Amino acid sequence: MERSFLMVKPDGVQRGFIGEIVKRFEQKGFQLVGAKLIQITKEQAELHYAEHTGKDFFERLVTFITSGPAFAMVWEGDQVVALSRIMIGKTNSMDAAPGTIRGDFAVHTNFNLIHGSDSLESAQREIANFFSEQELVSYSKSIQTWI
Ligand code: RTP
Ligand code: MG
Repeated sequence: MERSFLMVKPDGVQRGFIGEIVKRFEQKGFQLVGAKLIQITKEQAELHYAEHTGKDFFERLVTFITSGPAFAMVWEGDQVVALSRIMIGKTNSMDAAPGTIRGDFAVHTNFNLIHGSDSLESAQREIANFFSEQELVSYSKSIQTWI
Protein backbone atom coordinates (compact mmCIF):
# COMPACT_ATOMS: atom_id res chain seq x y z
CA MET A 1 0.00 0.00 0.00
CA GLU A 2 1.26 3.48 -0.91
CA ARG A 3 2.50 5.83 1.81
CA SER A 4 3.10 9.58 1.86
CA PHE A 5 4.83 11.93 4.25
CA LEU A 6 2.59 14.83 5.21
CA MET A 7 3.47 17.57 7.65
CA VAL A 8 1.61 20.48 9.20
CA LYS A 9 4.24 23.22 9.01
CA PRO A 10 5.02 25.59 11.92
CA ASP A 11 2.48 28.17 10.71
CA GLY A 12 -0.23 25.50 10.59
CA VAL A 13 0.57 24.29 14.11
CA GLN A 14 0.59 27.84 15.49
CA ARG A 15 -2.69 28.69 13.74
CA GLY A 16 -4.37 25.58 15.17
CA PHE A 17 -4.85 23.65 11.94
CA ILE A 18 -3.62 20.20 13.04
CA GLY A 19 -7.14 18.95 13.71
CA GLU A 20 -8.65 20.38 10.51
CA ILE A 21 -5.88 18.88 8.38
CA VAL A 22 -5.98 15.45 10.04
CA LYS A 23 -9.77 15.49 9.63
CA ARG A 24 -9.57 16.04 5.89
CA PHE A 25 -7.28 13.07 5.28
CA GLU A 26 -9.30 10.86 7.62
CA GLN A 27 -12.54 11.79 5.88
CA LYS A 28 -11.03 11.16 2.46
CA GLY A 29 -10.47 7.58 3.64
CA PHE A 30 -6.72 7.51 4.12
CA GLN A 31 -5.22 5.72 7.08
CA LEU A 32 -2.86 7.33 9.59
CA VAL A 33 0.08 5.02 10.30
CA GLY A 34 2.38 7.43 12.17
CA ALA A 35 2.25 10.91 13.70
CA LYS A 36 4.23 13.11 16.08
CA LEU A 37 4.89 16.72 17.00
CA ILE A 38 8.53 17.48 16.24
CA GLN A 39 11.07 20.25 16.34
CA ILE A 40 12.85 19.84 13.00
CA THR A 41 16.64 20.17 13.12
CA LYS A 42 18.60 22.22 10.59
CA GLU A 43 20.14 18.98 9.28
CA GLN A 44 16.72 17.34 8.80
CA ALA A 45 15.39 20.47 7.10
CA GLU A 46 18.31 20.68 4.67
CA LEU A 47 17.87 17.02 3.79
CA HIS A 48 14.10 17.36 3.48
CA TYR A 49 14.41 20.30 1.07
CA ALA A 50 17.65 19.11 -0.59
CA GLU A 51 16.14 19.58 -4.07
CA HIS A 52 15.98 23.33 -3.38
CA THR A 53 19.61 23.69 -2.20
CA GLY A 54 21.13 26.85 -3.63
CA LYS A 55 17.84 28.51 -4.63
CA ASP A 56 17.26 32.06 -3.40
CA PHE A 57 14.49 30.98 -1.01
CA PHE A 58 16.38 27.99 0.47
CA GLU A 59 17.74 29.68 3.61
CA ARG A 60 14.39 31.32 4.32
CA LEU A 61 12.66 27.97 3.90
CA VAL A 62 15.01 26.16 6.30
CA THR A 63 14.68 28.98 8.85
CA PHE A 64 10.89 28.84 8.63
CA ILE A 65 10.51 25.07 8.83
CA THR A 66 12.80 24.92 11.90
CA SER A 67 11.17 27.96 13.60
CA GLY A 68 8.72 25.98 15.75
CA PRO A 69 7.03 22.62 16.13
CA ALA A 70 5.70 20.80 13.09
CA PHE A 71 3.24 17.89 13.05
CA ALA A 72 4.75 15.04 11.04
CA MET A 73 2.51 12.29 9.68
CA VAL A 74 2.61 9.21 7.50
CA TRP A 75 -0.61 8.40 5.69
CA GLU A 76 -1.37 5.22 3.80
CA GLY A 77 -3.83 4.53 1.00
CA ASP A 78 -4.47 4.01 -2.67
CA GLN A 79 -2.69 6.77 -4.65
CA VAL A 80 -2.19 8.76 -1.44
CA VAL A 81 0.86 10.61 -2.84
CA ALA A 82 -0.92 12.15 -5.83
CA LEU A 83 -4.31 12.57 -4.15
CA SER A 84 -2.89 14.30 -1.09
CA ARG A 85 -1.08 16.80 -3.33
CA ILE A 86 -4.44 17.59 -4.96
CA MET A 87 -6.03 18.03 -1.53
CA ILE A 88 -3.16 20.32 -0.45
CA GLY A 89 -3.37 22.59 -3.50
CA LYS A 90 -0.83 24.58 -5.47
CA THR A 91 2.35 25.94 -3.84
CA ASN A 92 1.59 29.55 -4.69
CA SER A 93 -1.34 30.67 -2.58
CA MET A 94 -2.70 32.77 -5.45
CA ASP A 95 -3.06 29.59 -7.54
CA ALA A 96 -4.39 27.30 -4.81
CA ALA A 97 -8.03 26.49 -5.55
CA PRO A 98 -10.79 26.88 -2.98
CA GLY A 99 -11.55 23.48 -1.48
CA THR A 100 -7.86 22.68 -1.14
CA ILE A 101 -6.11 23.15 2.19
CA ARG A 102 -3.90 25.96 0.91
CA GLY A 103 -6.74 27.45 -1.14
CA ASP A 104 -8.98 27.61 1.89
CA PHE A 105 -6.50 28.72 4.55
CA ALA A 106 -3.16 30.01 3.16
CA VAL A 107 -2.53 33.53 1.92
CA HIS A 108 1.26 33.45 1.46
CA THR A 109 3.48 31.05 -0.48
CA ASN A 110 6.10 31.15 2.29
CA PHE A 111 3.50 30.17 4.89
CA ASN A 112 1.42 27.53 3.12
CA LEU A 113 0.51 25.35 6.11
CA ILE A 114 1.32 21.85 4.91
CA HIS A 115 3.88 19.74 3.11
CA GLY A 116 3.13 16.66 1.04
CA SER A 117 5.54 14.31 -0.76
CA ASP A 118 5.63 14.95 -4.51
CA SER A 119 6.48 11.37 -5.60
CA LEU A 120 6.80 7.85 -4.23
CA GLU A 121 10.58 8.23 -4.14
CA SER A 122 10.34 11.51 -2.20
CA ALA A 123 7.88 9.89 0.20
CA GLN A 124 10.28 7.04 1.01
CA ARG A 125 13.18 9.44 1.57
CA GLU A 126 11.11 11.87 3.65
CA ILE A 127 9.54 9.15 5.82
CA ALA A 128 13.02 7.78 6.58
CA ASN A 129 14.20 11.30 7.47
CA PHE A 130 11.55 11.75 10.15
CA PHE A 131 10.34 8.31 11.30
CA SER A 132 11.89 5.07 12.45
CA GLU A 133 10.29 1.79 11.36
CA GLN A 134 9.11 1.23 14.95
CA GLU A 135 7.09 4.44 14.88
CA LEU A 136 4.98 3.28 11.92
CA VAL A 137 2.05 0.99 12.57
CA SER A 138 0.37 -1.25 10.02
CA TYR A 139 -3.16 -2.26 10.80
CA SER A 140 -6.44 -3.24 9.18
CA LYS A 141 -9.54 -1.25 9.90
CA SER A 142 -12.40 -3.34 11.14
CA ILE A 143 -15.06 -0.63 11.22
CA GLN A 144 -17.84 -3.18 11.61
CA THR A 145 -16.45 -4.13 15.00
CA TRP A 146 -16.84 -0.63 16.44
CA ILE A 147 -20.19 0.63 15.18
P1 RTP B 1 6.35 21.61 0.04
O1 RTP B 1 7.55 20.87 -0.52
O2 RTP B 1 6.70 22.49 1.21
O3 RTP B 1 5.23 20.69 0.31
O4 RTP B 1 5.78 22.61 -1.07
P2 RTP B 1 5.62 22.34 -2.62
O5 RTP B 1 6.04 20.96 -2.99
O6 RTP B 1 4.25 22.77 -2.99
O7 RTP B 1 6.63 23.40 -3.23
P3 RTP B 1 8.20 23.26 -3.50
O8 RTP B 1 8.45 23.68 -4.89
O9 RTP B 1 8.71 21.93 -3.06
O10 RTP B 1 8.78 24.40 -2.55
C1 RTP B 1 8.98 24.16 -1.17
C2 RTP B 1 8.51 25.38 -0.40
O11 RTP B 1 9.39 26.47 -0.69
C3 RTP B 1 8.67 27.68 -0.72
N1 RTP B 1 8.88 28.30 -2.01
N2 RTP B 1 9.16 29.57 -2.15
N3 RTP B 1 9.76 31.16 -5.35
C4 RTP B 1 9.63 31.09 -4.03
O12 RTP B 1 9.77 32.05 -3.31
C5 RTP B 1 9.29 29.79 -3.46
N4 RTP B 1 9.11 28.68 -4.14
C6 RTP B 1 8.85 27.73 -3.21
C7 RTP B 1 7.21 27.36 -0.48
O13 RTP B 1 6.91 27.64 0.87
C8 RTP B 1 7.12 25.89 -0.77
O14 RTP B 1 6.11 25.26 -0.02
MG1 MG C 1 7.88 20.14 -2.41
